[in-house]
Amino acid sequence: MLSRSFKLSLRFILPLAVLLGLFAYILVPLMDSLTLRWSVRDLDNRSQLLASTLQLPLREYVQANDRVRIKRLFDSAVQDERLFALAYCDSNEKLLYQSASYPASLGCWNEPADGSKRRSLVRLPRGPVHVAETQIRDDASVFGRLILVHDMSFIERRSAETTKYVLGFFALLAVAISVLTLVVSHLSWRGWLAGVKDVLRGQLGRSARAPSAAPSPEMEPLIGELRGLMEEYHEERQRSSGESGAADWAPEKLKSLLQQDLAGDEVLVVSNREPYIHDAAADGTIRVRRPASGLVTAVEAVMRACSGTWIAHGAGSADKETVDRNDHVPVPPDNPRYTLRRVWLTKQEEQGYYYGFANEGLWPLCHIAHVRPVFRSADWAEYVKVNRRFADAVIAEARSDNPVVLVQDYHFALLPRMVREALPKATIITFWHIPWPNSESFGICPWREEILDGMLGSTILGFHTPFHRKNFLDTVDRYLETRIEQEASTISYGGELTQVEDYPISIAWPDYPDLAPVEQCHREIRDYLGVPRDHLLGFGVDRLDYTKGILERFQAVERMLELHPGMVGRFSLVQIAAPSRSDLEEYMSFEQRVRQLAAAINERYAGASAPPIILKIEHHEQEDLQRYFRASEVCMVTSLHDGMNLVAKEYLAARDDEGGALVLSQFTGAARELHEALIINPYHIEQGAEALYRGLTMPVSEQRERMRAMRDRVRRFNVYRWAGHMLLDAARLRKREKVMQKIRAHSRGGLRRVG
Ligand code: GDG
Repeated sequence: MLSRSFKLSLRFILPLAVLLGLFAYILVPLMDSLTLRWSVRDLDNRSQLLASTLQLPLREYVQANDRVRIKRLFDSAVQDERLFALAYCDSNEKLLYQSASYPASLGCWNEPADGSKRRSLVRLPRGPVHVAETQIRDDASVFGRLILVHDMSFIERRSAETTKYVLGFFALLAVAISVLTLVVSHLSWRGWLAGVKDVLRGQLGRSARAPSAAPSPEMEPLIGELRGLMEEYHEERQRSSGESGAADWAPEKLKSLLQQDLAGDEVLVVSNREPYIHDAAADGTIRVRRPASGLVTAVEAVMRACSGTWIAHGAGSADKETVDRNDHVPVPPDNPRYTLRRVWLTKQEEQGYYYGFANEGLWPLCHIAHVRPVFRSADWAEYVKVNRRFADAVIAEARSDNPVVLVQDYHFALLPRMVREALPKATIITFWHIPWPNSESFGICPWREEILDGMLGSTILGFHTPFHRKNFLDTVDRYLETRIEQEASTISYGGELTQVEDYPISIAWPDYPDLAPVEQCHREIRDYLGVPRDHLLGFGVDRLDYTKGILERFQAVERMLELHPGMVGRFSLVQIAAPSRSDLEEYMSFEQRVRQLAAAINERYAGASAPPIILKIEHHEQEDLQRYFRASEVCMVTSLHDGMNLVAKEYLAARDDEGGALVLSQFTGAARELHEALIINPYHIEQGAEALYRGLTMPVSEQRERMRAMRDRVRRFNVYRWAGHMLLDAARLRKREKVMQKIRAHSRGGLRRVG
């Protein structure tokens, strides 16, 4: 990078050096003539002074024609270091007396014969001299002239020295300016480069290492252009890989892709969480529930489009009652499109595999949320066992030897290898829904090699962001003997190839024909909450999880009220927190802290007409969430670390009126795509507070502009595109594998013929 910035700096330094050289070239002769003029003036004065000192004795000796004394007088005068020679001419221009050193060629220093003026500077063979004269006279008449000759060689020495200093000064100036330029340009080059890299990675406002909260103002025009270029490039890439355009991703397209490119292969999904949970209600009836899970939200839309079988843990209290003898149940219950195959786990298995290893170990390991991971051998044993149970279910459900298996998340890191061993031709696509940490952090896991080995049983491994993908490649590089092609993003391990890619997940763009208009939701929600119709609302909805930044969100609300007291009693944040993993100690204590903080803030503003925080720790129906989304001025997503975060995208999708504002944590994968959100660092409470205030007071035109851009992006980059890209890549790899097989068979045949 230094050499690059050095090269750039040269473009400035070279002309600068030429310019300074030119200055020096002009300045040196100027200085020379100036110092010469000064010196001549000095010597004129000096000659005057000397002459007046010598005048009296000389006149006396001349009148007495005392040659000896004159010689002595002259000899003692030329002892002076600068006075070189003296001579005396009488009024008849006859050179009568002279010091030994007097140059004969000077004679009586008469005017030249050609009528030109005498010069006081005379160049003699021994060097330049300065000549001056004074008349020697008594009161009545002039009877001669004293000629004084000064040595001028010291002027040449002085001029040479001056030239040296001037040149030295300019050289120093050039060096100082160059060094300064180099340092400044290197620093700004680094700043620019970091900014541009952010844009290229789509990391603006988000980088798990060194978050850059906002681009510097001078970067903004460049960033706009870069984003445009990047999007054009991606569209181009999609077109060249056979896609007809990002805007077209719809369920039908995904289905036809499966039929054409994957030859109608069946799709098997494996996840821990099931998309439909059957619970027995207190009155004995059976109710179907949709779990609060980003994974389910996304994959369910894909399964509706593709059909196939979804294998998941049967966790509902009435799940067993609703399956057939193969543990199958057609879903969605009101309009079945695919089969749900339930796997039953014992309490001990669930405790060790799900609560223990997955959620006390891997979840905190992969999220930077300052909760220590806990690893127990007993949990690991259950994790291995349950992965085996699910792998067996996949193998049993497969109707061919090459099914497409979509493995979901960190609960099944070992399953890809287990399925690969039984079905070597299967296309196994594993998607990791949470962040992947850096290699050092991952190294904490006592079974890190086993986890990586298990995952590398996959044909394709997907992460939300390039950053997580890169972390994974680095981790494999550090802990396993593999060959990694960084350019192609592939890992070659044990003779098998795994493609590692980033596929940012999304939602299905909703079609809500029966949703109430925004104004109606606005009114009804306020009436329901018992707040005035013009009350301002913020909204947050999450699983009750310590990674979601719920405490920081509350603190931002409190700070906003401190900074803008006019908002007290005019604003409330509605926070829905769906209970999650509540059997774990960490989650229990987190719930308590959330309740306590909400109560403390409400207590502080007890006199206000409405509480600042309206906390609802309970699971809500999808329709309720939609109504809240549509009724709120601001949606707050303040995760401390989040693979993607679908709530942000759901809020945008729900606002078909193009109103509202999104406050979004820079530590979510979503921040890489939703640049028009109010991006914040959730740890910086003031920043969160100001963004909330800005969202609440944002002019309608600005809301519309931002919303339009973000909604357009989510509509085009929807969940079908997410799945489609993975399936396209899988199809490409399958084709490549088939071609490779043919080549191998052909070369074997050739060898036999040769043999
Ligand atoms: C993981 C990653 C990644 C929430 N409360 C209720 C409810 N929800 C729904 C939301 C949303 C989903 O749950 C939450 O999705 P997120 O993406 O925000 O987060 P995680 O569950 O942690 O998901 C995440 C995701 O996987 C997908 O890859 O984005 O980064 O952590 O859809 O609306 N739904 C209902 N009632 C609730 O009370 N019905």
